[in-house]
Amino acid sequence: MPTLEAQPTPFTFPLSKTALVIIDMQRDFVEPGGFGAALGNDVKLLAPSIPVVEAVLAAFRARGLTVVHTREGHRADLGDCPPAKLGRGKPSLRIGDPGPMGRILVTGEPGNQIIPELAPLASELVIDKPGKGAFYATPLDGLLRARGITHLLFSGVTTEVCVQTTMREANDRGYECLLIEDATDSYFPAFKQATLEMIRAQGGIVGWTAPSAAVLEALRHADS
Ligand code: C5J
Repeated sequence: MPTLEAQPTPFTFPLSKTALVIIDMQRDFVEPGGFGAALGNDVKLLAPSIPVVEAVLAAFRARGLTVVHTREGHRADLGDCPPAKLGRGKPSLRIGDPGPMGRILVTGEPGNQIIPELAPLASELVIDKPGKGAFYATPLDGLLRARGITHLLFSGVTTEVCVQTTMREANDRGYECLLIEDATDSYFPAFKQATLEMIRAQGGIVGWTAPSAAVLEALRHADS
């Protein structure tokens, strides 16, 4: 079983029971004109993680391992978007409003699509989720358990919102969780740093963190 150098301790993961989870690498967060930009954020801050996720995704694909992509989005009638979420903040465009990439944060619109660099393969799981956490109101837990998945490596955006929420949900459901440090970004770099620290504090209260180099090295080792 591969083991990688991680914090707070080395992380061992059975390959066939491990999934890469890529959270919300969709145009609505990463590109100008989407939900993230409408909230006043600088989307360029999310760019560094894109090639890192690409590299880890390629390594998982090369070994035929389980990959899960998530997308945050709502039904066209917004029936799954609570008023509390719809009314929050003072965005220039609200959820459901028409924007340059179609309706903001609505499933199936151009802005809801995963960015081309990370486009899912037909064999990979794609989870559409109305909340920040990928386990809330989705079939994710059942799909992972049906595949015998026990270990999750997390990546995607944004670190302290959908990534952290999903990792905490997974932790409470008994999955062993690791966040790949450079495969995630936030509009607030200080929040990213704080998230990494709070995950691995107290002996790994939510899980582990490790750089992508350690993940890739452990996968290479597993081949030999
Ligand atoms: C946000 C996300 N930030 N994917 N969503 O609203 O983190």
